[in-house]
Amino acid sequence: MNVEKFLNEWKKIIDDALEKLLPSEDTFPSNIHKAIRHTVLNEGKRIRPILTLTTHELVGGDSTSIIPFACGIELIHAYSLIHDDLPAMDNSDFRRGKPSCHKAFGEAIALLTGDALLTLAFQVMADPALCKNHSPLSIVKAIHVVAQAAGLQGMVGGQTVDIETQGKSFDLPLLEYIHTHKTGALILSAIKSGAILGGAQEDALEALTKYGKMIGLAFQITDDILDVIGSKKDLGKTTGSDEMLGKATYPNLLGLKESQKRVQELTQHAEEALSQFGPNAEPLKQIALYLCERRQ
Ligand code: GRG
Repeated sequence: MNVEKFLNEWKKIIDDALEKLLPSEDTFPSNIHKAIRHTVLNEGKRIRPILTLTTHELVGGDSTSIIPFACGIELIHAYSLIHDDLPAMDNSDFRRGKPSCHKAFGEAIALLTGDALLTLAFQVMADPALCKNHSPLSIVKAIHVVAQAAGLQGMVGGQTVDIETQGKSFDLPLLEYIHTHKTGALILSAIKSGAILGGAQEDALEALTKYGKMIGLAFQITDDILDVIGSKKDLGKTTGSDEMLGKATYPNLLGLKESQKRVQELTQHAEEALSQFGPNAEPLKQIALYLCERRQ
């Protein structure tokens, strides 16, 4: 299978859905609507919603009914990028090759844009229209999984520890906590929510959870590696190896080679976790490989 073609086709579907879902730029108050569209549209690999939709199909679901739900996860991701780029956090002037939200619209609007995206995400995921094709219980469970991953027990918790660790010494368990919470949790929830909405059985959910944990951690280690060896043009941001000094990253703790080895091991474990699905799991396996070999 051609994974790049597969991802591009899904990206187009998600981009179109996001375009329709977001209010137009001239909606009052227009500045925040411009900031929302500036942040969300066009760029971005859309890996999280693609994982939701691919997993949903793997367990026998029809992905068309959950495209808005999957877009909600992308909106949470977009909010996290806005807040992550703020001067009080990563202080990054560029994101996806464009000025970051606070650079283009100012810090106050950037904060509000993040807040609006996070709230809109849950508005979209809780759309009663989803009940036409899915049981209310599965919808509540899926939203619960995503909310947990976005909040204190996931992304916000991980980001807090990441910030508090800067410039201090850290060990592997702490680093793994940061990575699995800051980045891994939302990725895992994208997979789990797709499976839950697809009515996955307990053993399938368990296998997909293993897969999600492995690729979530591998994803952030790869991000750390790219900050050292990736081109700033490919990454579309200004932070690079100098800015990574003193940060809790795998290359800083284990070195580049060991970090790359860890990504390969995690990717292999992720593939193995899918054995019960046979050839149907090929798309998820290929996505795991693609993520481990990506340049941006
Ligand atoms: C609650 C005030 C407040 C802030 C929260 C949650 C948070 C700030 C930050 C989360 C940290 C974060 C941004 C983690 C994700 C890191 C990461 C690997 C981003 C890049 O994801 P990709 O590669 O990006 O999927 P694209 O551009 O393809 O979407």
